[in-house]
Amino acid sequence: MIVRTTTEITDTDRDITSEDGNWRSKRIVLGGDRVGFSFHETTIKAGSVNEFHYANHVEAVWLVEGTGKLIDLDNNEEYDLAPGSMYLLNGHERHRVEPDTQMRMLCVFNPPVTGREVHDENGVYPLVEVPA
Ligand code: 9YT
Repeated sequence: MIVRTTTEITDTDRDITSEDGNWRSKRIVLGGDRVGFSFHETTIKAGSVNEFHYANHVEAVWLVEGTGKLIDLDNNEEYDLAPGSMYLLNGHERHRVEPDTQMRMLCVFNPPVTGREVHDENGVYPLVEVPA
């Protein structure tokens, strides 16, 4: 069994801030834990505009704090997000997240993020294999 707290992760290499400073993600479970998914707590700044595209991953996001908009850029759909909203990117959709107030979200990735990923110019994470 693994037991962790976000306090232990804060300001370590599992605590990632985006280059533009708009979001911060504490990676609570990573590929190295070898459970088939990664689990992140992401906070996104009020008033920011954030485009994401996970071409190689499925992601579920559950919003626990804040409100804002989610735009599905592949299908031209717009959704209001509030605490309790969940979105599942089961089609690798390009999407935009626009928080009205700071959002805190719990995110699950399959396959897991290993922790080494940086977004490329398209905001895509490469598929990084966990060495056997
Ligand atoms: C909201 C969202 O897509 N969060 C994903 C996790 C975060 N971008 C990270 O840990 O890299």
